[in-house]
Amino acid sequence: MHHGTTITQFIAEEQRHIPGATGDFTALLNDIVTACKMISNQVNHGALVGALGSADSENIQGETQKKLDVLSNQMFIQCTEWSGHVGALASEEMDDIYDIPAEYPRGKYLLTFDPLDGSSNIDVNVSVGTIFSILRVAGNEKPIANDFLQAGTQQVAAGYALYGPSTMLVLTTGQGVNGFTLDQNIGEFILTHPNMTIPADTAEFAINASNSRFWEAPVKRYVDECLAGKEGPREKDFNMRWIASMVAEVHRILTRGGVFMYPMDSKMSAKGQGGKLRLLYEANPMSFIVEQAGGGSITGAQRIMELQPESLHQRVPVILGSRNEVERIQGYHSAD
Ligand code: AHM
Ligand code: MG
Repeated sequence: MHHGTTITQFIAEEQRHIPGATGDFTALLNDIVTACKMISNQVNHGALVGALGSADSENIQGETQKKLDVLSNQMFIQCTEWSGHVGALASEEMDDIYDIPAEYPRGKYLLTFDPLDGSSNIDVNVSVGTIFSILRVAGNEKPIANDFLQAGTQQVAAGYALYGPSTMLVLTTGQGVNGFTLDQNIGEFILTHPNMTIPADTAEFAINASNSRFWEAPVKRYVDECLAGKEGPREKDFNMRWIASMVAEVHRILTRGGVFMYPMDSKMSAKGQGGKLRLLYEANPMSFIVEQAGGGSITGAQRIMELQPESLHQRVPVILGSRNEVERIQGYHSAD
């Protein structure tokens, strides 16, 4: 039986058309795919392998790490450090960049990742995911943290793995967005969602409403208008979702449209925090995917991918999804 296109075949065929492609990028993506399969396996087995619960540690943002956060981070490193394709790694779970050990050659790509996003969902058996972004090494042969501070527009590729009812991997190399489903029997991701696009209009939004009293005015206005439904200025009823797992949220939007918001709020600004989500390994890769699928992604007034990053773990507000809604929200910000 012909089983459809595997992700390996898909990437190789896509890269074949790129002048000067050496196969390094294809090999790196394959290693990332392996890491995602390993993480998927751990997530699937959950309590059976003692993978749930907290590790006795905190990450740089002072958040308690889950055992699976730590384990997934190790798997990502293990799968990618040896190949000679990566110059350095940066992750949500590591304070500083990870330099490639001396026994391995350094490569021409930088890899940033959030190995297990949405980890508050692990113990309750709700979808989590992995997010990654690939940049080029620019300048330093031995990369330093500053080399990672590239605008999202510089990304070579970005993707996420979603560990849900089925495990999926969604990928962009700047030529549209494609989705693959893991066939557990053969251990391969198969192309199941070619050319994913986000409908420009929607009647669904996602936001953590428990923060509503802290939201900035334009977001409050937008949500109020959605809640007013048919009787309000939007003249239609809206539906709401909040999974607290950005990967699952973005995946829903890629599938049926919608808007996802983790906006700036007064609680964060009081703490001197620029937002909730991290620019380099959450906001930028998701923005690249969403824009490649025809959607929009902004901080409020600005396009996220044009931000000049200032630090490795920088946080930004995120508003992304169906183009017309995102443009409307951006308009509310400039009117503000
Ligand atoms: P994490 O990287 O520590 O898992 O945090 C990121 C997650 C996102 O996936 C999700 O959108 C958000 O945090 C949920 O936040 P909240 O718990 O405030 O609703
Ligand atoms: Mg995260």
